[in-house]
Amino acid sequence: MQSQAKVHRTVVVGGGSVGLLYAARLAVAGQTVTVVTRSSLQANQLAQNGIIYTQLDGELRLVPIDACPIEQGLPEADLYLLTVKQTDLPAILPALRRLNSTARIIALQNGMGHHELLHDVLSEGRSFFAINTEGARRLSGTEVVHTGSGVLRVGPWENGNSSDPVIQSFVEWATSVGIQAVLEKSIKPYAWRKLMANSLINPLTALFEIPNGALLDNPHTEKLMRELFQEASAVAEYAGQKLGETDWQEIVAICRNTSRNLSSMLQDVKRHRQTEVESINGYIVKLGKLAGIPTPLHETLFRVITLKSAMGMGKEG
Ligand code: KPL
Repeated sequence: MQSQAKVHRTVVVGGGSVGLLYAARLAVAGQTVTVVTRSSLQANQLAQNGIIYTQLDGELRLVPIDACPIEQGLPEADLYLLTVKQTDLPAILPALRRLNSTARIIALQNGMGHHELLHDVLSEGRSFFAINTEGARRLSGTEVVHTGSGVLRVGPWENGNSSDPVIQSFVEWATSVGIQAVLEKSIKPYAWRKLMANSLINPLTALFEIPNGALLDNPHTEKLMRELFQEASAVAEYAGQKLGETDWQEIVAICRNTSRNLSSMLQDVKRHRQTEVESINGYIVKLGKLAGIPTPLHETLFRVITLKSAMGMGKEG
């Protein structure tokens, strides 16, 4: 059944690779989009120059876009796509609290913790979640390249209301303009699988400073990944997610399909920025402790990456 509501105006919060990719794709398809950034400099550059967007087919497009810095608050909209990192989410919670009660939020963070934060500040049925597997690379504050096709899975965290009219019409509209979007009854299982992939690939690539595919070139790193998978699977099972050989194979496939990519954690380490290790490996360790499940490898990686990132932070990127 087609829903009646239309998404009139979308705000993309965050000017990273995923934020710029979706802002450009939505604007190209005719949506009214505003990008909200952390820095005024990036907002000014976007408002003046638009987004320089390289499509998957290699075509370069100049996409005019509205932009403003977060210090001005969030502009009014029907739908907000939150693409900021987990670590930047707490800073925007006060602005989310002030949003109109009809507005809907779709959160696209890596790792875990965001669903609890959002459920704390937004009333029931207003926050939705997404797992994105589209590849994007940000070349600068105004330039993004669509590097690989994927899917945007959208839905409530756990078997909630997946027939919300704003969310439903966004997914229908996105699909109609060629964005592979799927409405799911529950995002939690997808978030767990993404967490597993990120908890293996990200810290190891950040530690050894290698691209994703190099993890499979060496039998020792592959063995370490297996052991990390086993540790995290026991914690996932405690959280109600039974993972098996197919899920392991999917992680191997992600490594292969993104073999030349630098993981987001490695990019953060190289740019001397705070990583998301706390909401990825840190989350597995925390939940493991609660459940009485030992996670020594995840704990070691969590500590080593936290240290490595702290030693680099503040240096010139
Ligand atoms: O999501 C990713 C990330 O880098 O954060 C993976 C899947 C590891 C791709 O690089």
